[in-house]
Formats: sequence, C-alpha cells, structure tokens
Amino acid sequence: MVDKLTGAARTEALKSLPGWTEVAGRDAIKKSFQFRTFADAWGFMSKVALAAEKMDHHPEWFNVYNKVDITLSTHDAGGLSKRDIDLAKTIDKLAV
Ligand code: H2B
Repeated sequence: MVDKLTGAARTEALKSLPGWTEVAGRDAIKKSFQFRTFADAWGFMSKVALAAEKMDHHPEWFNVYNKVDITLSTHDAGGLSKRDIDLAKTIDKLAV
C-alpha cells in the first residue's frame, strides 16, 4: 500500500518540482511539455513509457502534435504519493 503525501513532506516535494502544479478538484499534479515536432514529442513519450514501466508507475497523458500534457496521481493511494514525485523527476530529466 502506498501512502498519500501530506503536510510538510508534500510541500517540500512540490517545491522540488519546477513547472508541476496541483490539479484543481483532484489530488494530482500536472505539467505541459512542448517539443519542436510530433516526432520529438513521441520520442519523449516512448522514453517516459519505458521508464514508467520499469518504475511500475504510469502517467495519465494527452498528446496533440508537439504537445504532451501529463497528470500524475497514485490510483492505489487515491492521491499524490512519493511515487508521483519520483516519476515527475524522471520525466523532467527525459524532457531535455
Ligand atoms: N500507476 C499509477 N499512476 N498509479 C498507481 O496506483 C499504479 C500505477 N499502480 N501503475 C500500479 C501500476 C499497480 O497497479 C501495480 C499492480 O503495481
């Protein structure tokens, strides 16, 4: 069972993630990524997909052409957990 992130640990974790914001109306975070082309966006998504599978933690995402909107939440916990923070950090590394 995964614990939801709360209190100071949650505040600190969110501070360490530039560009990620809390989603209104649900316990989740989101960030939008923009690339030069669809191929670049898809390449990024492929890398994220492999990393997510390895971490056994998966994004909710939406792609149009060169844009990828990603939402992270832990379904098993019913909200934000450390697993989302770890995946967000991995995603940020793969976006550069
Ligand atoms: N991804 C996300 N975002 N939330 C989860 O709770 C989750 C997941 N659970 N990926 C994992 C898979 C779980 O279903 C497996 C059995 O570990």
